[in-house]
Amino acid sequence: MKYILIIALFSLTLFLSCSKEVKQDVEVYFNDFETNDLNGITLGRIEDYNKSKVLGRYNSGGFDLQIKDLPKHKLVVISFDLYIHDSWEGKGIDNIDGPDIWKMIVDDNLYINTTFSNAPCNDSNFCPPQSYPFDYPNSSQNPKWGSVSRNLPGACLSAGVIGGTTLYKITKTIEHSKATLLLQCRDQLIQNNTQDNNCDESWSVDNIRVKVINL
Ligand SMILES: [Ca+2]
Ligand SMILES: [Ca+2]
Repeated sequence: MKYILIIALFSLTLFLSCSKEVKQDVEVYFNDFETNDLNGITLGRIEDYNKSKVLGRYNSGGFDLQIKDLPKHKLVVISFDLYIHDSWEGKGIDNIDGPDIWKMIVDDNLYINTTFSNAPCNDSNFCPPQSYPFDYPNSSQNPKWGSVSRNLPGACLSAGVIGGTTLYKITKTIEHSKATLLLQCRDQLIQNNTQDNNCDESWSVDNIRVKVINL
């Protein structure tokens, strides 16, 4: 009987500690943009891409997302799908078409400052490397490195001609305890030999999720 009591007490303690941990991990924001919800977003625009609504597309711009009234927390986990559309050239060649820089900033702190290359590399003379998953100016990664899908249709250029679209899953866990959070995503794309920059290369995001964790 004594042992049964000890086991029961142990199980109860385990259950309570587990349920407490679950409560400490709270999703405070999710947006798949299917209802055109731009609450809290400035510079927002929504487009259809590949049978889904996405935030974007952007070229030489980006968006701000402000989330207020966060519960008490020590960490935030920010995750989203990042679509790199069409003809990005990573580090670039001769400063005509790069570097093609993409940034993620949280509360004025730079957490990602990288380049992406969408080059198909079927011509060995045109295979500019990218920085991702590292920060620029590191430029030693192959195009599309670290992506989860690399054969999606282009957003503007004819499918399969130059690059198509590459999908990256971005996840960042950062120390954060303020009651408000400002997420900013920006690019500095360079393309000096086109009339239509937004068609030549652009980006969009989908399924933005923000969780707070109180340790
Ligand atoms: Ca969507
Ligand atoms: Ca470019």
